[in-house]
Formats: sequence, structure tokens, C-alpha cells
Amino acid sequence: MIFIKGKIFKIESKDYYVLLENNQEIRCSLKGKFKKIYSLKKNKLSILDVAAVGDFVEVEIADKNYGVISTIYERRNYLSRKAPKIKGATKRGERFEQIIAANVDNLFIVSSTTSPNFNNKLIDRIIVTALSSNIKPNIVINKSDLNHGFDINFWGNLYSELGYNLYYTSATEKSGIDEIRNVIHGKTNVFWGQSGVGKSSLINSLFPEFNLKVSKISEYSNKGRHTTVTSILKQIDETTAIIDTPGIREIEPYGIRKKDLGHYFKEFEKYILDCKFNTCTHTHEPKCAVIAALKNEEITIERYESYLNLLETIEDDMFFND
Ligand SMILES: Nc1nc2c(ncn2[C@@H]2O[C@H](COP(=O)(O)OP(=O)(O)OP(=O)(O)O)[C@@H](O)[C@H]2O)c(=O)[nH]1
Ligand SMILES: [Mg+2]
Ligand SMILES: [Zn+2]
Repeated sequence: MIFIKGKIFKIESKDYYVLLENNQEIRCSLKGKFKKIYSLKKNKLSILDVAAVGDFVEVEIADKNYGVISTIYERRNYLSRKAPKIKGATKRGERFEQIIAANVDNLFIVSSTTSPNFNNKLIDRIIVTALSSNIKPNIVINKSDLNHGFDINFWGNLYSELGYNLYYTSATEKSGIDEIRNVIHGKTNVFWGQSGVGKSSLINSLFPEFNLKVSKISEYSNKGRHTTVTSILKQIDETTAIIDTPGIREIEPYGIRKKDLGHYFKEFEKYILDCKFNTCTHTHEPKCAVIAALKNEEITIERYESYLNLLETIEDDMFFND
């Protein structure tokens, strides 16, 4: 039996596509032992996906076109969210974790000025998700060529001042593309955001040869159509990869406790220690230093509202009631 190492670049139902070290692409299935792990975990609030795009694996080559994944190597990190309710809800109303991509360095949070409208709360949710997985968030405001009727510099400055890299782009006019090209080298870069913001278009502007599927804007409307239906990893060179993902409609970070949420809002960090109570949720508690900073305009109302919005929807999972 021949074993070769590789990386999962696409998953379609039970088919796992692996880019092998020798640059060959091969369709694989999972070895039975993983299915067993999966069925065990299914009864717990735990990881929904046993193998994910970006995972390093070892493949048992069965024949030229087919292999079996026999080892999944430990992940350095991974990007995940709570699986949408319909998909993973159990009797107790718990939610599974859905893995978007494994072994990620850079996350490009793609938003658009219009169609769909710019949504700062969603961006903040994705930032929290990335930070909780030790992944660096970067923010892209795409469709800067379109007329949108709000001040994109206001939002751009807000995120730049927080210290996040901010890119204004237009995938159609190819502006801002080289700025992104300059920071992706040597890294695994994920593009994530709402459906229709232009994730696949941006990747096509960076690498026209990938020719990823893009829909006409008129086909979007509010039907929640997703053009990209499954995450796909494209290897650029030995050390650089890009991952295109399906658009999301909602996002809830996985595994964050209410009392820890404030730590993922980086401008809160320096105040949190001064709150009177170490369990402060920065809402109603007396002597809250975060609220004091908000009043002094050291924390913006936009970010504080995002925080409240997230705090409201975070369920303290049973998983943590230990
Ligand atoms: N005017 C303008 N249109 C854009 C831009 N980027 C993308 N579009 C259009 O927006 C629509 C959606 O683009 P996609 O690249 O398919 O968006 P996506 O984020 O990959 O969407 P999903 O795959 O559904 O998540 C297409 O009609 C694109 O042509 C841009 O910078 N300016
Ligand atoms: Mg797409
Ligand atoms: Zn507080």
C-alpha cells in the first residue's frame, strides 16, 4: 500500500478531494474509523465536521483515481461557527460546530457597499469568530465603484483605527486588488462574508485562471441564493493558498461564553480590568469601566451596539456547564 500526504481542497457530500504532495489531485473517502468518531460525537455538542477543507491528511492510494484518507493531522487552528439551526439542532436545542476551513492564517472579511448593503454588525460577528480561533481578521469593503449613499470612509476609518487592515476594492474595476495580493503570500487566506458581496469575484481578480463561478447580481435578490456552494482551496504556490467559501446569512461564533465576549472587542480590553466585577458583562453592572469609556467616546457606539447584539444571541452552551 502506498501512503502519500496531502491537503483537502474540496468536499462534496462524502467525496473528499485531496491535493497530494506530488501535485496530483485525487478523490478520496474517509476511512471507517472516522465515521465511527463522527457518530459518537453526534450525540454531543461537538465538532460536526471530522475533516475540513485545509486539513492535512495522509492518503492510502487505492488506484490512480481514488484513495482513502487514513490520517487527519492535528489542526493548527480552524475557522468555525455554530451550524445553522436546521442542520445540527438536537433535542436539547444544542447546536453543532460547523468548520469552514482548517489551518488558516488570514481571514478576509468581505463586505460590500451595496447589494447586499454594508453590515457592520455582521463584520463584528466575524471578527469575534476569527479572533476566538486565533486567525487574523482583515476587512474588505468591495463594490467601492457603486453608488451607495453612505460614508464608506467612516467605516473604513473605524476599523483602521482599531488596527485591522482595511481594503477598499472593486472586483469589477480591479482596484485595490494588488494591495491584497501583497499580503497573502506564504499564508492560507480565507475569504468569508455574506452571499453576493463578491468573494469569488475578488479571487478571480487576483487569479483569473481560477475562473470561479460568479452570479449576475439580478439573480440574487432576497432568495438567499448562494453561487459558491462549497468551500474550495486553491493552492497558489508551495506556501500560499486561497479559500473561497459559500456566503453566509447569519453567523454565531461557536464556544464563546457571555462573560468572555468583551475580550474579543479589542478596544474594550484595556478597560475590562477596571470593571468593578470580574464577571461584568458591561451592560447593567455598577462601576463598569467599559460603559464609562463609551460615555467618554473612547469606545464607539457602533461597536458597543454590536457587542450588545452579540451578547443577546450568544447561548451559553451546555457544553460549558461543567
Ligand atoms: N459593481 C460591482 N459588482 C461586483 C463587484 N464584485 C462583485 N460584483 C458582482 O456581485 C455579484 C456577486 O458576486 P460573487 O463574486 O458571486 O459573490 P460571492 O460573495 O462569491 O457570493 P456567494 O458565492 O453567493 O457567497 C456578481 O454579479 C458580481 O459581478 C464589484 O466590485 N463591483
Ligand atoms: Mg462565491
Ligand atoms: Zn464592565
